[in-house]
Amino acid sequence: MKIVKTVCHRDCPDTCFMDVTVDRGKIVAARGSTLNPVTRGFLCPRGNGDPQRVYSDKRVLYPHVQLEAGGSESFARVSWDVALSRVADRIQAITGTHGRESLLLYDYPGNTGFLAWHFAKRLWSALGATTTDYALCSSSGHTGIGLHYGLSYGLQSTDMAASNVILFWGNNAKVSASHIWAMARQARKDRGAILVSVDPRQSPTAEAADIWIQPRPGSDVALCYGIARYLIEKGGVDRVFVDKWTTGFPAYAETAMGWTPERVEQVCGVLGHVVVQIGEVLMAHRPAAFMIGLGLQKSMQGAEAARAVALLPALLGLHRGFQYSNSKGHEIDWLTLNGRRFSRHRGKVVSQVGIGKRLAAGEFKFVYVFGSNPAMTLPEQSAVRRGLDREDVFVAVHDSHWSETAARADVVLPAPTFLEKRDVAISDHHPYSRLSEKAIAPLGDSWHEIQVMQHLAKRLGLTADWLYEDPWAALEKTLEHTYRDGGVKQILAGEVLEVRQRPNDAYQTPSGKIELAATVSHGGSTPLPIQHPLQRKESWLVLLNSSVANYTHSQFTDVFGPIPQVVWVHPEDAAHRYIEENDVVAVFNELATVTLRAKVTDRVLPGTLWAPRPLTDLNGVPLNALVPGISQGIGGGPIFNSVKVKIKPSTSEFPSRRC
Ligand SMILES: Nc1nc2c(c(=O)[nH]1)N[C@H]1C(S)=C(S)[C@@H](COP(=O)(O)OP(=O)(O)OC[C@H]3O[C@@H](n4cnc5c(=O)[nH]c(N)nc54)[C@H](O)[C@@H]3O)O[C@H]1N2
Ligand SMILES: Nc1nc2c(c(=O)[nH]1)N[C@H]1C(S)=C(S)[C@@H](COP(=O)(O)OP(=O)(O)OC[C@H]3O[C@@H](n4cnc5c(=O)[nH]c(N)nc54)[C@H](O)[C@@H]3O)O[C@H]1N2
Ligand code: SF4
Ligand SMILES: [Mo]
Repeated sequence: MKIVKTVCHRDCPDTCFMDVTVDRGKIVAARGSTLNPVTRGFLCPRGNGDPQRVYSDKRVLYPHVQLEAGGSESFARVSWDVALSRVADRIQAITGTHGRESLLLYDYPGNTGFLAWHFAKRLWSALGATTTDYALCSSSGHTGIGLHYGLSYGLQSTDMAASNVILFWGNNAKVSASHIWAMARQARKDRGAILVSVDPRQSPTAEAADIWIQPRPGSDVALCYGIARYLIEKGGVDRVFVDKWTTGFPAYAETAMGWTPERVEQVCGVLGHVVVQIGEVLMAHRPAAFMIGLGLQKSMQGAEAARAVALLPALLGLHRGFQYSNSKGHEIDWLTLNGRRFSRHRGKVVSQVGIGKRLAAGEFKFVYVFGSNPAMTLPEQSAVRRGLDREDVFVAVHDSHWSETAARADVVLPAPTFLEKRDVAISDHHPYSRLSEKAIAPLGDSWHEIQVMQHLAKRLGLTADWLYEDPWAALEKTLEHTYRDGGVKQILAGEVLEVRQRPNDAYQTPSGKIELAATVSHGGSTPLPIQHPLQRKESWLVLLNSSVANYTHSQFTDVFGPIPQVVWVHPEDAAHRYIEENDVVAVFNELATVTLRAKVTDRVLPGTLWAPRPLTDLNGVPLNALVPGISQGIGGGPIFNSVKVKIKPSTSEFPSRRC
């Protein structure tokens, strides 16, 4: 029996230190390590469930090829030699006939490791394949906040824990970042910190907060201006700070003053006295920490909302008194790591959010997927799946598990999980970093991403040295300025290092200050955040959707069963439509119909629904079939939380209470 010290590599801001117990070559348990002062000795259900996921019957253990074209899901096991020659032959043939732009690399953070994810992209950089803009998750918030701050990094979690008011704004931290939530709770216990949630639905975080504010979806800009107006009127603005560190206050204040309590209430549904309450709390209990959720920015107005919230701490005299994701505060030489610095080819970049239509139109003849399950997680699923199923499109998937995308592939390549390889990953919100040690040997005949890419490179006759460079030597260069107290050598020696973050009082804007009225623009943005009209239409509802504790996106259904097939409906909306608790209902729009069980609850507002993401419904239809592939102007992000739908009792054959 031995304990292996590693780090969780899931797409999760916490990046926990994990200790894995290995008995005779088999993982028997995973526990949180106490060596990380932020992730402090506990794991979430997914971390605890990892041993089960490693040995699940959904593992891809050997290379497979699809026997019939067109997504028929009948596979035969083959050798690596056969699988790789198929892939390499297709790359060569398609590049010859259609050009390198018709090769698409579709990757995402199934494994957040520097080596398993980023270094493994070198092959595709060399080939000049098309990639996406990686805007599906956080890009709109980064861009929106960046308009005013330069880069979007902010508070470390340790700073947050020293705050006296902590606002979770469109952020369900209790579920999505459980270690941040644990620190906030500790601050409440130790010092009486007040926890606030701003969320149109009563999320687990809203339920556990001291104050819950419930704006209508997409109305956060109005709420921010309402709070700003209160602070301006009541002398809550730190004028010394604003004069020294910001520009644009007069224009900002003029707009904010237009947001009277009546106007805020009309747009947000938040009553005037609630705005007063929050204004009073912010003035009386300084400093505040604004925790800006990624959920907030995944809507039609998402980037506007994120930028509006990020400006509030500046009024209170705080340098970057918010936390969104601190990834832009790190110094990492990405271009070296992923090889783009060395390649002669630039590679076309296409919108990730809008890629469904391009796939369906057959724009790419070869698609290589790793670390992602686009046949579940992308919007516009019917187009995505149609595209992947096209006979003239060759799809290769490298995954540890039989994902819905793997089921549609021509060739499936087995990958070891993060517990079967050595790597380094760093957190979006805390500085602590250590080696992610390999706990066990790769299962079956699974190959590391780098091994696959180098074998393919060889078969394709590529000879550039940088494709075959020792990955750890490359990582050493890449992370040369990343750590405060060492580098890759110390990491390999087992030390815990701290990631350096740019200073919180440095602003990468044209003026070098926080620009309350931005002087740069992106995607048609105006200098000040704008509250666009909500365009509520009779009988249409807004479907919100976000993650639940047991799943990382589409992962862990093999451990915990299907993602709950439920939709929350307000009692008024349910009564109008003759829907009762647990009834089978159809949630539909012009794109699709999704069949779920109703949970009638006042945890959502009238006119709003909520469902766990990214579920598969009672008929096998993915939730994301309802989501249009529309991207936001600012940052190109998705609109998962602005989906317009209708709901009615289902006519399908599921037993419902009234049958
Ligand atoms: N368990 C678990 N944790 C995860 C993940 C996972 O899959 N599972 N994924 C990780 C990843 S990649 C991400 S991006 C993060 C996301 O995690 P968060 O940043 O917490 O974002 P979401 O969970 O998408 O949404 C948070 C809340 O925003 C609310 N919301 C929706 N629209 C609005 C709005 O217009 N205004 C306001 N104020 N609130 C709104 C939703 O109701 C929801 O409760 O979670 C990470 N953590
Ligand atoms: N409806 C709705 N959809 C959403 C969102 C939403 O809010 N609502 N949010 C979006 C967000 S924020 C995100 S980040 C995306 C996430 O989108 P995806 O990245 O597609 O999410 P996952 O389902 O976690 O897919 C990761 C895949 O990587 C595989 N994998 C895990 N480890 C490894 C490894 O070491 N090597 C290899 N090769 N593969 C591995 C897993 O088995 C899994 O199949 O989803 C988006 N989709
Ligand atoms: S998924 Fe996140 S919270 Fe859970 S163990 Fe991994 S890093 Fe920690
Ligand atoms: Mo994400």
